Amino acid sequence: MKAYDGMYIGGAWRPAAGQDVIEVVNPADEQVIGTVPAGTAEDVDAAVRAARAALPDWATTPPAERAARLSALRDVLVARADEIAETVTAELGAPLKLSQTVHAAVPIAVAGSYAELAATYAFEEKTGNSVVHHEPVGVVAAITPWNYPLHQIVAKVAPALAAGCTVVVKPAEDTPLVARLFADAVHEAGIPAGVFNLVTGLGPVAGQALAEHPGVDLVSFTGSTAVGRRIAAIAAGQVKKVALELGGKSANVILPTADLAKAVNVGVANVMSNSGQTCSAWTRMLVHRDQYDEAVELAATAAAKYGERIGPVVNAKQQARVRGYIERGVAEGARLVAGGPEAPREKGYFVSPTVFADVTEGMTIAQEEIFGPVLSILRYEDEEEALRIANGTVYGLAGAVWAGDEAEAVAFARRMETGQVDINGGRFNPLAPFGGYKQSGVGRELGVHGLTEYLQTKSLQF
Ligand code: TXE
Repeated sequence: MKAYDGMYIGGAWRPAAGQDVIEVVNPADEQVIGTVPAGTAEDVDAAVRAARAALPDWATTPPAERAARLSALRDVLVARADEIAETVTAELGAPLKLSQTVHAAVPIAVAGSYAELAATYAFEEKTGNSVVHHEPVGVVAAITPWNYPLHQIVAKVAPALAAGCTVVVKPAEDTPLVARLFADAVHEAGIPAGVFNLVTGLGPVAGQALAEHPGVDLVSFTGSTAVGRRIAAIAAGQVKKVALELGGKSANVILPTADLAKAVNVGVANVMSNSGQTCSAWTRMLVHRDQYDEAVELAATAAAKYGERIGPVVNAKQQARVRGYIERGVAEGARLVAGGPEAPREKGYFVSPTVFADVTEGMTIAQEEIFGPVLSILRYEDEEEALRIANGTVYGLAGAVWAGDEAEAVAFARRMETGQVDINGGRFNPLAPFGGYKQSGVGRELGVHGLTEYLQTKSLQF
């Protein structure tokens, strides 16, 4: 247990304005592993001022130099990868291997991709008799969740810095330690004072103060739809730019020509990974009625194998919420074929890997984001019905299609109302834009599309 001090503001750790602290708990054993200061509006104001003061110089720093700083940041993250993985395991409860291969490795890849994009992007272009300048939006507020705690920060900070923006980050209260580690990495990489600032604190206090601050030009938020709506309303009042990455209820569509066993096994792994706390998780599996029973059996067997391997969910509230959804599924008539609402261990916020069969479209578990290790398997009669079900939620973040040949899967994917579709499995690509259709959000992260979120355009006519 360690009492961490200060906020990273203007290039140094400075004492917090108030005395309140937030306890950080290891969700695997419920031990308090540390405390961080609970930031106030005063801390937020100091951070925004530091970001504003640093903006003119950073915005006019040649892109090649910004690229060099991002490249140095990537190198520091590589050097500290073990520390990152251990920290995420301690505060999120993720198994160490997942922390190494995803929680540490993905942000390193993303930081590297923006070092390259900053060096190669055409910040000036010609069209007819005009020259178009792509200029930084200004001071960015990044409000991030706990589910991929470092990735969510890097997916906002790296493109913002590449664009020439300066940033204030307010990380999730459950996972502030890896955010502090990141602040140290930024410092070590020689990124100038005030370009990156960190304020830890509670959402409704520090997060809200940051979103409301008139010195912020763009709010980039990832989290719940409810808070996203609130932030969009604040931004609308000030005509501030906003990027939102919200919930999902993605469909994994298994067409009759697919390799069923592979599609089911990969589908189950996708939902159980990170204990289901992934906004893009394929939480609805859609199977043709002729293959339904076989798919259910395969999924139940696959889920049972995850029993000992997945970590806990992030906190007691989230555990209660997920268990509540499982009870609701049973009450609404879905059939449990693996797992269930009972907590599998006495200590730690664990939830059993759970699979529901006989789920129908109107059920709560088929419509709402559960954010836990819970898979719903739905039956379809024909492709048209599969498409209707796939598109039949308020969300549209990700999804998957499996078919005997890629062209068939792609034809189906074109008709899906969603921002990203994996074809017969797919592999993570840090350059591919990620973001939502419908209520899953506004804007895109990653790659060149993620960079342009942080740019505004000026045209000079000649
Ligand atoms: O999210 P919150 P929570 C979904 C998921 C999960 C649910 C609740 O379904 O079960 O949201 O999770 C900050 N003004 N996702 O309660 O509250 C908060 O401090 C400004 C999906 O943890 O939205 C944190 O930094 N900021 C998801 C961030 O918002 C506020 C990831 C997210 O927390 C604020 C996480 C306010 N009034 C949860 N209130 C995804 N899309 O990946 C809170 N915050």
